[in-house]
Amino acid sequence: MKYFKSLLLAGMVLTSTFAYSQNPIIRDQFTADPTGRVFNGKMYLFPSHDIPAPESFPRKDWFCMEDYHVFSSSNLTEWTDHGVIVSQEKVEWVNPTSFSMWAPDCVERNGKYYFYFPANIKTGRGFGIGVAIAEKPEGPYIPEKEPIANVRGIDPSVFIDKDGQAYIYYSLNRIFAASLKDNMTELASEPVVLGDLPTRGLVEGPFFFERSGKYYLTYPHVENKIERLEYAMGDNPLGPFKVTGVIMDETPMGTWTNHHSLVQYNGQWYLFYHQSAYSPKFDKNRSVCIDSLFFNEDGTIRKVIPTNRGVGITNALGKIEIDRYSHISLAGVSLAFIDTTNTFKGWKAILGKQNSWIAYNAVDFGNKKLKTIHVNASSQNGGTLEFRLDKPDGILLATVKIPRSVSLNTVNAKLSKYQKGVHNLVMVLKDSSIVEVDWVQFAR
Ligand code: FUB
Repeated sequence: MKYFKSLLLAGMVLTSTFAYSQNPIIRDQFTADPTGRVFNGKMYLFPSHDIPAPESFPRKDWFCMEDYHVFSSSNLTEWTDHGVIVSQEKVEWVNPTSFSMWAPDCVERNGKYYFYFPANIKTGRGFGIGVAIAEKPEGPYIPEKEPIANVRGIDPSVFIDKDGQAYIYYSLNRIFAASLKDNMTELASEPVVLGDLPTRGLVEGPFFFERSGKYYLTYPHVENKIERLEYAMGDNPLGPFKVTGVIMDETPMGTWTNHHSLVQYNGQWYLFYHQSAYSPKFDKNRSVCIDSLFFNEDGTIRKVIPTNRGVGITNALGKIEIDRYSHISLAGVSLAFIDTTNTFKGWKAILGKQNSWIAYNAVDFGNKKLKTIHVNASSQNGGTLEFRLDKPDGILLATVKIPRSVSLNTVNAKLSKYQKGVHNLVMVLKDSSIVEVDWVQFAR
């Protein structure tokens, strides 16, 4: 019995599922440098894993990363953490005390999964790029004994063209590219520096893909003070490329890095990127986000405006983190951490002006009548919220009186109306009180 209990516990630790549709998408640990890849009809996320520096690591102000997890999702809403796939002590060539497992990538070839990762070399200086190979995207991954020969740099992005030729892109203050042999672990050509790109402020993070015969080299670039995401287009995997535009502006959070990937899933393109939402005071503890991305007719990319809401449809029967809003009124709404000593507990929305509102898009109310709403809220003097469909003066679902309370409590109310299907949910403050809301949930 004891044996079965420990097996069960081990399973729970290795793989856990979270119903998170909003940004950041991984809410129990820091994640950065996201590469999204679609394998076998599922979205896989290969990020790097920021951790607070342990005692043994002297550089408290620097990136600190000792391993990689892989996550997967079939709806971009529930993410499963498949646990650690590669760690610094288990790769022969990696300095096991360097905490330098930076931005990775993973590609599939002939039914095998090749995970590329940069790290500090044990027997020299600087970064090498290694490969770990698995039969399944979740692993187990077996690391190669040596890093890829003739490559010094970080942030690999691997691309397999329509003719089967694979290329590796990586950076070391400039962007390099080389073709790979069919074994995916050795270079087939000398690395070349890709020209025609910004010569200053382009130090890392390339991502490469093809769409409708056009090749896209995308990269973070410091045009001003911190990185923004830009791209160049070309007709050939090795260029030449024409610098074309900006994919995402610098974050107002001030996070110096932004690392990204673009991926199409079920007909929609998405941008994975990172910010330091859970760590406002230390931008080396980052969190991965996703937003939808669109192309213009001519193949150029429309700028992505980062959202709290992210992507995916939220089930009305689950907790709707309304502070991850889609839109808010011009005045009267602010956000605060629920617990500044543990930011992973998330945010609460604060409404402080009569008729201020928050809209949270794409809630699935199902097709079975819902009768109740639960609101986790507090209000020092008591206040009244209305919940409406689609717009601040849309169909009224419920009026909820929030009693006086200094701490968040769950208040229940009857729904006056049920409407099936997917709708935007709008929460409106009806009096001139101050009401703080953590989450909202509907029930049958
Ligand atoms: O995460 C460490 C480094 O910061 C990555 O390798 C870069 O792309 C930047 O995000």
